Amino acid sequence: MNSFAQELNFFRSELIQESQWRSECLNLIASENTTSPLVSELLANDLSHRYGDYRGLDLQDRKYRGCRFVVTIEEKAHELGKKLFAARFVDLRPLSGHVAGIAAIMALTEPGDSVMELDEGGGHRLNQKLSLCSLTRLKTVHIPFDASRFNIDLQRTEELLRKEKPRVLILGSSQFLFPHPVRQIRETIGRVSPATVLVYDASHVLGLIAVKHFQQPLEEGADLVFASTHKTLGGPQGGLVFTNRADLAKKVGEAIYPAIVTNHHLNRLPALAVAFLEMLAHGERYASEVVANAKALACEIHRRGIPVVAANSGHTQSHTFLLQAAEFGTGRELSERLENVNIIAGECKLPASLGTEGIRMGSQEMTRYGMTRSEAPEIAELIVGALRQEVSENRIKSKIKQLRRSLNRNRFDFSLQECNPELQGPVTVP
Ligand code: DSN
Repeated sequence: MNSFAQELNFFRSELIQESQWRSECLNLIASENTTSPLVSELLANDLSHRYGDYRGLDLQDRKYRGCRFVVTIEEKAHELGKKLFAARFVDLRPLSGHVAGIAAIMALTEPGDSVMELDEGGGHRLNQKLSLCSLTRLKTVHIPFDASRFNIDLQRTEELLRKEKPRVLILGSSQFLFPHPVRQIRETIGRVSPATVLVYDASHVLGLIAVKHFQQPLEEGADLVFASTHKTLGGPQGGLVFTNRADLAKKVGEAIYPAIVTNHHLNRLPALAVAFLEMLAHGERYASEVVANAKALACEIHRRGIPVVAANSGHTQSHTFLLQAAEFGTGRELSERLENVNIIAGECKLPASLGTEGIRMGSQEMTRYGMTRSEAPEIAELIVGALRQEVSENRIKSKIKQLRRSLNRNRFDFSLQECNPELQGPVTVP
């Protein structure tokens, strides 16, 4: 075999092994998901070879020739996005939720301005990260957090808003257990800092918001929402922005293009549009099971002696729940222990009063693979057994493999439910 073929085989073999291994694991990473086979299939198309830049809000006004189908596809994707998120404007160009958020900050601030965002409580710390670049002259102010309720401390937030008058306040979290007080903060901004733009990072909960299984940020008073498209939404990896304000759509749109993104990776668009369609068709049932599974798993783990954050409030109203791990090891040690038995979950930092060391888990991917509440006790038993090291790793691993085999992906395999087989197949003409 020549060296090209050898190298090619290496990558093929790694990918096959990865997918085989994944099919034997329980993935509880709260920021991931798997797309439906239909959406995966639609990702590989000719648009990945093309450019389709546009400026402003007119999707027809493209810089490159040859965009006749790009335009119609993107127009339809916008139409579906606006319907799903009940918004007047959407922008699907950001390549990730992070990029979408950076665009919002760049569009809305001047050097020297303050941005308020969460730190403790799972903040993505967008402005803090952006400020690592010395060109950025913005001040970060942390939104006060009440660990006992695992939510924003409204009184201290009002005091800071009054004092700092930030240009932008970003709600939303990567440990998004409970809705944030959007209405109250909107009202406070109106009284004490009217020039502040209220932005909401919906990355984790976008799929839940889309089908009204979480709060409705625009309706409650957020000016602009940004998000990634591949967590609870279950779309391809990417980002988006939506708003009802034309001025913000235009301003943030100009920061996305041409400031940050020129080629917006067009092949994502049909796949994303079909993920929107899937949410419109089945999202409600999916989201309600995602939340029910998260609650059930959190509860079963807590009952078995591993504390789960917010026991007094039912642990969560989203896909995410958080284990307080300090008593058993560091978050890193424990997540390694879990991975050894084919349970994939991420370490996280918790507020000091909750012991700092945490494990974050999410139910959205396993729900997609067919998990129901009836599996929660068994899964909890295996997680707790692995964390406490009470049961041999081999025994737990083999039970996890068996459990994965028993899940019924067809429950949420949208392509099977919506399509005739003849509608499926490659979308590239040879
Ligand atoms: N914020 C990171 C996470 O929650 O994993 C990535 O989006």
